[in-house]
Amino acid sequence: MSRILITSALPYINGIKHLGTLAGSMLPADVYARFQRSRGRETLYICATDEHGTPTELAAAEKGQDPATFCAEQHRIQHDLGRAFGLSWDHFGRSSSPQNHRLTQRFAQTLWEAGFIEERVTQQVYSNADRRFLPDRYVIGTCPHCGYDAARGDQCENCTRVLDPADLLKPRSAVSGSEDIEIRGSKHLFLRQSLFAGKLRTWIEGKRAQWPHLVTSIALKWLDEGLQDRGITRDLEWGVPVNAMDWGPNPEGQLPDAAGLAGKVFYVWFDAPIEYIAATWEWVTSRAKEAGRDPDDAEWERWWRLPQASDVTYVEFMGKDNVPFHTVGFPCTLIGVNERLEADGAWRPSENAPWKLVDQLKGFNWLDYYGGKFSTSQQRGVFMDHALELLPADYWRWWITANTPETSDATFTWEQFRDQVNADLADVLGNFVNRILKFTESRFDGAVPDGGSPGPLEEKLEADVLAKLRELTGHIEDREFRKSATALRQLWVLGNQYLTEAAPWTAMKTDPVRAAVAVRYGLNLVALFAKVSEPFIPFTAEKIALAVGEGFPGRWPDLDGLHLLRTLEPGRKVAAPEVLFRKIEETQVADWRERFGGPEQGAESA
Ligand code: B3M
Ligand code: ZN
Repeated sequence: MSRILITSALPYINGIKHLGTLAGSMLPADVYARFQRSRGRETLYICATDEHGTPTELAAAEKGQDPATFCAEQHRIQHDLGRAFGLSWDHFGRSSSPQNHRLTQRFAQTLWEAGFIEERVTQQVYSNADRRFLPDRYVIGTCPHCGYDAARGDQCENCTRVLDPADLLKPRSAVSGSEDIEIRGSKHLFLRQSLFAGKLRTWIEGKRAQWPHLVTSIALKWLDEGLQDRGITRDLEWGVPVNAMDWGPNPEGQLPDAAGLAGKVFYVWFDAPIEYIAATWEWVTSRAKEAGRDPDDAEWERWWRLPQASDVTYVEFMGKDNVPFHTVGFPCTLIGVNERLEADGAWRPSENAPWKLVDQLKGFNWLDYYGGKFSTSQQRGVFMDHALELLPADYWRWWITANTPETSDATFTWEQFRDQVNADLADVLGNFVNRILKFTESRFDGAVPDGGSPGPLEEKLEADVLAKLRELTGHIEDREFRKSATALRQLWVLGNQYLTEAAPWTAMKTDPVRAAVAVRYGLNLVALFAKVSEPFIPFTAEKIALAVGEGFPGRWPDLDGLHLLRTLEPGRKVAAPEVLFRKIEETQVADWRERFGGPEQGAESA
């Protein structure tokens, strides 16, 4: 049985995330991780805050903090919010960790010595008004490809093409808006990505059948446009220092210009994906510390290096804007450290154990808010902290998963949120669990009833439930989250339909044995629902499991169908839980629309 390694795109440190970030990486990764664990697979779900770069420096300065203090505080906040949402990370690390410093520097050194890094003097945008270099997204201007007039220096949001600040037409500072900017020469390291185009194309073509079309099309479009070499260092203070002092010669015998590179840091997109590996190392370090022993590199390398990791299936989750960096940028790093480019131009495998590349890459479209963007500055949309002030995590988890932006963008509206939560969670699941348990309490002394034999209704139920369960399992295994939520809802509906048809409350008067059978099957459905709902709504699933005396979290049911609805032994004590879901009222919707913005503003900013 394979081990499952899961990473979700690393949330950037500069503020609390909105529902779109949850929808497009962290939550589906969590659903998948919980599912895989309950299937009994050894699973590791890794995430971290992405902490380097200009936005951090600016956000920290705005708060009057140094970047290190700012990041430590924001990391704690994001960690606590993620946990409150039930995100079951095995480790939530930090890209500023000593482990990531070590690995990033080591990877860069290896790439240099393997011949894949080149030094170049680049022309950098310097803002006289802000008295700093303005890398990447802090230079804005007109996209040379599509003409969008607010394109950022790292990527055009409109046509998704990756840019260099110097490509922009009519550039200006995003910090001050000043056009008093000039170009200054500065020495930098470039990863020679253009050399990898052929290898990457073969690799991505080979994934067509497994990766969503969205992902391969973005990746191939990038290659079709011609892969550019990429600057991997920046003129910033906050980041992983380049520190090229002790690097050896490249295959052509050249040493890096350590003095010229002094004081620079690696580009945030170079070190951030490496943090997936470094965070695994952090996880091993902290577990060793807790156990009072020394960390062992073999423990994290077994997830990331071949051959030990050959039984690992590595699955990445991310929004579509992150796809290029994961299908091209990070793979170049990993392929590069696995190889060596000889002076004669030949590639040879390196002597080191190779690093593992991604196996399954799930990319998402956007979740937006009333057809417009979530916006911190305009206070539009729901962010993770506010969401939990309004309602428990499971309401959000359910709606988001059921509306995962998979085949197209999706939009959040309070009206649709209310309708769906009220219908699925309150009317279907909550009502079912409550109905059967209350009845068991009042008519069967709160114990699983004995006696009677299943009839045609139960046989049909078992067959229907098994078919739906297989469907649900297949969809989660395929990382089809919308379809999974639909199948789960249909499973809950089967429970309600069964109870309505079997009607134990009526049977009780004429045929108590028949009523006992129906109640026993109903309670077994409750136990089953707790198990299969856990990946989606873990907090409620736990309450449901406890109500019927089950352990939590349970094992995903076997798909052979035997004993699917015969797991609770007669006589077992059960008890109705507190109300599982309260319906969302129209007055609440009106309040929230007012507070967070509604359709009118959505239309304006869309
Ligand atoms: N931090 C997501 C973003 O801010 C980015 C993901 C990094 S994954 C290595 O767009
Ligand atoms: Zn563009």
